[in-house]
This record gives sequence, structure tokens and C-alpha cells, in this order.
Amino acid sequence: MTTNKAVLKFVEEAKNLCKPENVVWVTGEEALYEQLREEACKTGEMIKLNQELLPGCYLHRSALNDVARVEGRTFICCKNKDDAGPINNWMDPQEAYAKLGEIFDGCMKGRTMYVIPYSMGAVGSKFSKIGIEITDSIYVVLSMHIMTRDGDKVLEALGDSEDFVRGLHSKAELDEEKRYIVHFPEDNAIWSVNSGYGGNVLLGKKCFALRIASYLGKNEGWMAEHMLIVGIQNPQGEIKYVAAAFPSACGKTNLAMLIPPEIYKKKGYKVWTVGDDIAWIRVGEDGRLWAINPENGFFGVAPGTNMHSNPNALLSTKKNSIFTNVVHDLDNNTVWWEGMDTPAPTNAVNWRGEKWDASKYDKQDKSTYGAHPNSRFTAPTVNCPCLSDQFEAPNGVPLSAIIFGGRRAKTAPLVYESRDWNNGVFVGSSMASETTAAATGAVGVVRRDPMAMRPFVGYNMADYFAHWIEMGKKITNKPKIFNVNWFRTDENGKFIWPGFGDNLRVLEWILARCENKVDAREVPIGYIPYAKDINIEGLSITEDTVEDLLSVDKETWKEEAKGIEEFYAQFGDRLPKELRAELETLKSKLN
Ligand code: GTP
Ligand code: SPV
Ligand code: MN
Repeated sequence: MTTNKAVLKFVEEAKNLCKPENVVWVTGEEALYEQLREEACKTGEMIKLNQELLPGCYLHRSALNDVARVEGRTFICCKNKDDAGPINNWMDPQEAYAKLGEIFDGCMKGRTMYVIPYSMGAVGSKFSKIGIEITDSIYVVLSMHIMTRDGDKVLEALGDSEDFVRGLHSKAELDEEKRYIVHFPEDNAIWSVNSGYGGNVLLGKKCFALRIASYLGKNEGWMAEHMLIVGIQNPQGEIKYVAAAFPSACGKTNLAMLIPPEIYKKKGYKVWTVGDDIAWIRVGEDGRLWAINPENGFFGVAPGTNMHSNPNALLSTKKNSIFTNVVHDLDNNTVWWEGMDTPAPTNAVNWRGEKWDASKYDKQDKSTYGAHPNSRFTAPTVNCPCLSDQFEAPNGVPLSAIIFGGRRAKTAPLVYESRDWNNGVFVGSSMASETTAAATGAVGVVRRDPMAMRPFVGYNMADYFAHWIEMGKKITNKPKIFNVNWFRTDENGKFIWPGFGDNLRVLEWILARCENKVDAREVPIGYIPYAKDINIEGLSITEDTVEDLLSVDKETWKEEAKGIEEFYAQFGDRLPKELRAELETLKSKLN
């Protein structure tokens, strides 16, 4: 426990509000987690999997109505509505405390309240930040244990400080109608109720490390971004790091853990994972950008993960991991999902908990699928075979490039380079992508998702853009900014670019540009490669196909510019003038 008065007061207030039967502090002792695992297996909250094949692994099924982030019920509660901006849902803080206070009142009666002290970033690093999450969910306790550094060591690092994020979570009744994920950036607080799912309840992740942290970053002069961080080691043994922002379920985990194509492996290329979802970025004394991954685990998308597409992710889940909403193979008590290399199990239970008949499984018919499209695994980073030796580095890793990207069937080319920092901020701010199953709502609809942060900026998006522009002034040694699109499709709707490990071919061009080792051609949106400079050795596609993938159609982009203008309009005068100027430049280059 602790003598920290602010922590004790926070816990006392939560206790008075939620009225649990008892309170348990998560100390970090293995015996407690083991006791909780046993308890969760007794109540059916978790299922212990085959301990020979998957030691320390468990299966969890969330409620049927609770399988993804709920953006419509996620709020930013600051005093002035304008400070939340046109993209966020807003509630007055007093109103939110009152409204949710009623739901929280007595919600833990007969239940245990767990207090989880956790650190985002290595404990004690000056770049790290501390949170306390209070929850009535064992699944949350065990998942936070994988995803963060938790326990008494964090309270020791906190000492007497009041500087921690106050997170309150209750499953309550898992009532969709009363589900709220509410942030109070001005109070360093998060309240989440009536959900038991991932990004809604593992409060260290999107709620703290992005929404609250983006607000802290704006005030303190750093950045919290929805980015993977990966190191590329060349045959000379030099490692260059890049950070990439892709929207949810658009390939961050895959790029972060990619396996180099055979010809690259032979030459001696290696890839090292620093992070797969979140980057906290600061300007170093050398004027470069330095990034840490504040998490300690991967909350990865299961479907499509296999020994061919992402062996490093699959291997990361082989011990001490929790699977959510996947298929339970009853014959050997393991897990399965669509896109696994092995055949669908015949004696199984689907994500809904129903007997699942694999003989009716039809790859073409999603209604026959056994795993939820947003089913996930929570796996410790230490399991990752390609984890970077800089993962715990207190100052993080220096960034050579920042990459934005989304899912665009047509518009965006395979890769292009922005002209300079402000143009790169424009590229990020005007990103669009097709929606995925990571959030509730329609899938496949193109929407603007600036810097892949649309659901995650804890303040006015226009001020967030301004913060990016301001940061550019402080970075004397700027990384170049690029945009990629792995998802262009042909007339049959099939992806043209092979993707996955072969994305290294594009990263190679990006890094060569950063070192001024390769030429590029100017087009209205920036610089694109000469097709011959994208290495296709060993691929079945031709240089002509690469040329197609790189094409920038002026008419399509004129439409795109209109879309950006409409998107920008909602920010009014708050939109930085630099971005308005960039849009005008794009328009004139297209004419
Ligand atoms: P979040 O955890 O939601 O933030 O997702 P993420 O950005 O980490 O996405 P992830 O790497 O888990 O990939 C999501 C989906 O995109 C999976 O179904 C992958 O198989 C697919 N995917 C990833 N990379 C590629 C690629 O290069 N090409 C194609 N065609 N699909 C990809
Ligand atoms: C995402 O949706 O971007 C995720 C999953 O990484 S969640 O933690 O649910 O936000
Ligand atoms: Mn994510």
C-alpha cells in the first residue's frame, strides 16, 4: 500500500461512491494474479487453456454487445465546449460527474474493488507517467498486468506526488444504454462504465496514453501519438527507427513486427519492434525526435494473424496471454481464428459461446465465422522474438521518419514523401481511411482520420494540428514525413500490393530518401519514387504494376482536395493558417 494522501483520498472516494464489499490493492505479487485467475475460471469469466501448448494462457469472452471501442459514447469533458472541438463528443464536466456518479453509485455492491497502480513507460523514467485504475473486473486487472508495468514499484516511484491519472472503471451491468467512456483532461481523470472491452476499459491505453496524454503533451511540449515504432537494421548493422500512424486495424502491429522478405534476410536486414500502437515523442537535446512505447504488452487483432502473415505476433501469444472473442477448440483446449494456418476445428465454440460447426464455415460468408472480426490477444512484449533491445531505453529511440497511412482502395499511392514538415502535417491532418471493426459502427466507410488520431485526441483537433506545427519549430533535426497505402485494390477488389513483410521494400525507399541516397519525382501531392527504385526482386508483380500503384490521378485528387476543404471548414478560424496555405498550394498544383 501507500501513504500517498492523494492516492488514499482517490481510493476512499471511489469506495464511498461504488460501495464495494472489499478493496484489494494490486501489489505486483504473482500469488494475487494466480488467485484472480483461479477465481475468474471458477466464475466463467476466463477459461484456462491447454497449459502444455499455451502455458499461462486464458480465453475470455466479452458480452455480445461489448466487442469494440464505442466512439459514440466516448466524451471529452472540459469546461469550454470549444476546447473539445468539433470532432469529439463533449459533456460539461459537472454534468458528466453527476450523470456517471449516479451510475457508479453502489455499482460494486457485493463485488471486490481492485486498485491498480501502473506506469506508462519504464518505471521511474522521466518520460513515464503514472496512473491508478480502480476496477471491479478481474479481466481488467489481469490485462493491465500484461499491458503495463503495475504494482507496488509504481507507488514507490510516485512517492508523495499528486501527479497521476485517476481512472475509475466498473463493468456495472454492461448496459449498452448506460455505457460511457468519459475523460476529464483538466482533472487528469477518466471514468468508464458499463463496458468490459479493451480500449474502453484498459484505461492506460487509449484513454490515458492517447486522450489524456495528448492533452498533457500539448501543455508540456511533447506528443502522444497512435503510432508503432520499429527499427530497421541494414546489412552494415546500422539501425534506423521510424514511427508510423495507421488507423485502428490498418496494419501497425504487422508493420512493427514484419519479417523481411527472403532476399532482404540474405543481405542481413533485421527488424526490431519497439511498439505496435502508441508512441510518446519528445525533442531530444540533439534536436531530433525521440520516441518511447509507453505500453508493456500488445493488444493485437487476432484474425489474419498466422505464421505466414505475422509469426512474431503469433509467437508473442504462446505464453502468458489472454485471448478475447476467438474460437475455442475443445479437442485440444486451444484457440483458433479466421486466417490461422491450421484448419478450422470441428469440435469448437465460437466467440458468442455457442457450439460452432466448422463444417459450415465458409471463408466467403462472414456470418459463418467463429471469431469476432475485432477479436484480440493481450500478449507481453517480452514474448516478442524481435523485441528491440531499446524497448526499455529511458530516452527512447531517435526517429528518422514519420509515416502516415490508411486504407484507401484508390486515391493514395503506395508511398509519397511530403515536401517539408508543415506539408507533412497537412498530409497527416487530411488522412482518410476506411473504417474497421475496431470500433462499433459501419465498416468500410471512408472518413477523415487525421494522424490516425480521430478517436483519440483529448482536445480540439485544430489545436492538435497547431501543436504539430509548433513542434516542427522546436525540432532542429526533423524526420521526413511520408504517406503509405498498402490497400489499393484492382477491379476485382483484390489488394494489388503484397503487403506485410514486403512493406520493407517501401521502408527501404523511405530510409534511402532520409539519407538522400535515392531520387524522387515531384507530383502535386509531394514526391513519389521512380518505379525502378522500389525493389521487386522475388515478387510476382512487375515494374508496371508498381507504376500503377504510384499513380496520382489529378481528377481524384481534386475531389480529395474538396473533401479536405469540407473537413477543415468545421474548425473555422481555429485551423492553423499554415494548413490552410498547404491546402491552397495543393489546389494550385492540381490545376
Ligand atoms: P489496432 O490494434 O486496432 O490499432 O490495429 P493495427 O493498426 O495494429 O492493425 P494490424 O496490424 O493488427 O492489422 C489489422 C488488419 O490489417 C489485419 O487483418 C491484417 O491482416 C491486415 N493487414 C496488416 N498489414 C497489411 C498489409 O500490409 N496488407 C494487407 N492487405 N493487409 C494488412
Ligand atoms: C485500436 O482500436 O486502435 C486498438 C484497440 O488498438 S483498442 O485498445 O480497443 O483501442
Ligand atoms: Mn490501436
